[in-house]
Amino acid sequence: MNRTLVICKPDAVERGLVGEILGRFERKGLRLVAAELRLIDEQLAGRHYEEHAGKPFYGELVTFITRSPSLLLVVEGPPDTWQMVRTMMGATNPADAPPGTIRGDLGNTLSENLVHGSDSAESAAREIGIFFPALVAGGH
Ligand code: 3AN
Repeated sequence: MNRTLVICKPDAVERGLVGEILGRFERKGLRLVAAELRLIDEQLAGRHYEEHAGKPFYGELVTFITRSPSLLLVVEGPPDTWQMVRTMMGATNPADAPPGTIRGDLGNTLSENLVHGSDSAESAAREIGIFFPALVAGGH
């Protein structure tokens, strides 16, 4: 799997940072396969975050991700592009993300950490299927 799903979350759109974030992936040489500004509804959020259902922060997570539109992206690059994107994002908690990463440079809050990136090849395939089913069914 050389494609991965990236979500520029509501805080990134609200703060006007999607150009900065997308630009980093473009400058890295990753190719944009799909992009859509979309309000993630509760049903989609539930599918996307099913692994977190029942955790103490789940309610806050869904409230946040459904608050305003997100920029949904599929990017493509070398094998294990999901890993390259995760490295560029930095740790989940921006306090632990080093300078040079998206969260390290632009974020300061765990619950509003700007971006999501698939965390494995399997997650990338699953998540692209959730948000861009036509890509999976049609091949391109
Ligand atoms: P990542 O986004 O780095 O893959 P996950 O999948 O572990 O991190 O968590 C999904 C999202 O849930 C995170 N981006 C973060 O916004 C939120 N989150 C994770 N852990 C916590 C926590 N302990 N408290 C509040 N929010 C959290």
